[in-house]
Amino acid sequence: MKKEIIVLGDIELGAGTLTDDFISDGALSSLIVDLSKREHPIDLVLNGDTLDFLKCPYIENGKKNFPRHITEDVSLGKLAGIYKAHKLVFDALKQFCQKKKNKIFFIIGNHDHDLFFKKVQTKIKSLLKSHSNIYFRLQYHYHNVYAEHGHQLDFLNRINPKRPFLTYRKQKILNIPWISLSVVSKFMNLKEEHPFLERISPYPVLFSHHKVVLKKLSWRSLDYVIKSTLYYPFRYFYDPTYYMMPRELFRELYRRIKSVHWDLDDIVEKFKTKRKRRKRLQNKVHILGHIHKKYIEEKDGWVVIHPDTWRDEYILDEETRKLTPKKKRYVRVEVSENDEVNWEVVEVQIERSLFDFDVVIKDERRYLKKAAAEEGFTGQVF
Ligand SMILES: [Mn+2]
Repeated sequence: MKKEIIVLGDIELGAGTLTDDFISDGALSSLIVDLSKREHPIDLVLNGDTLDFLKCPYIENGKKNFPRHITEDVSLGKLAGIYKAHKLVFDALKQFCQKKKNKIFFIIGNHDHDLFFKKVQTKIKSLLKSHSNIYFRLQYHYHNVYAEHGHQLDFLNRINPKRPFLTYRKQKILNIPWISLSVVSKFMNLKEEHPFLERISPYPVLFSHHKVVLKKLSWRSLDYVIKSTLYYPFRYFYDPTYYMMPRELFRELYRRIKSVHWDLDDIVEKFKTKRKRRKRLQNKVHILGHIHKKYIEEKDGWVVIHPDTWRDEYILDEETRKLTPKKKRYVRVEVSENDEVNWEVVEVQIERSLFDFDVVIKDERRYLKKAAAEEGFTGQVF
């Protein structure tokens, strides 16, 4: 074998707080340690949202907050918290990249735009004790294997890659999408109030059993959309993070709030039409993330794969009202000496029990702890 390519996405490592949904440190680090023992070269592609900077609080003078103005120092502070909570994963990555034949690609997603900051990149390289085989970029491409996070195909979450920063009060800050700004400034306390609920899908089933949260979410969104249109751009005239919302965005948000449509766009369809337009569907294997769903479509010699998230997530069964933990998967691609490509989706075995939805909603924190204990995660700080 010439090379092995391992792709997994939406890991979303946080700082062990109520807004950190990653607990599979044991399973992930043993996978990476196992990879680091192999003889052939390996490209480990972390396909976006690897680090959940977006939902990670920033601690300033002992006070926790979610700043809209994300400077390099804010991102570095968040990174320190993430490292502390998930040191096991960082240690495994460190072991993996000590061999120069191996490479780590941090594909940038909408939760980790902070990776655009040079100092954040340097810090990660020094935490992993390697400076030559760690890469930060929006896409991965090797022969006919292609990976990207997918938020660039999602109308609400896309960014302008040519303009990753803004200037505010003479400081360089991250130019994150409007929806991310609203998440950090309006919805993090709702997430803290209901830290387990956001791990449950499908949303229509969840909301049909939990109308209170739906009401809170809808009102808060509507209130924010209205203020963002009529008030904030004037109140904070000189603040570039409170720009006037483009009319199409307003229309889209209004439509989604009204129809309770909080799922992400179907990016596979967009991906296919975009690719066709550019006549570039000659890549054989395409891997996307962003949407936390398992999806495989194979046709005419090409395949599009969503391996799903590594966050702790559950499927709610409408009949039994049981919560089943989602399986963790990665894509494994073998590139042979004559550049032939073979792929498979590998499921990782983790022993978990089913939870009762009605019991979980009575004490969400308790079940966050129970889930973490089942996976042997000890980094929780609440
Ligand atoms: Mn994403």
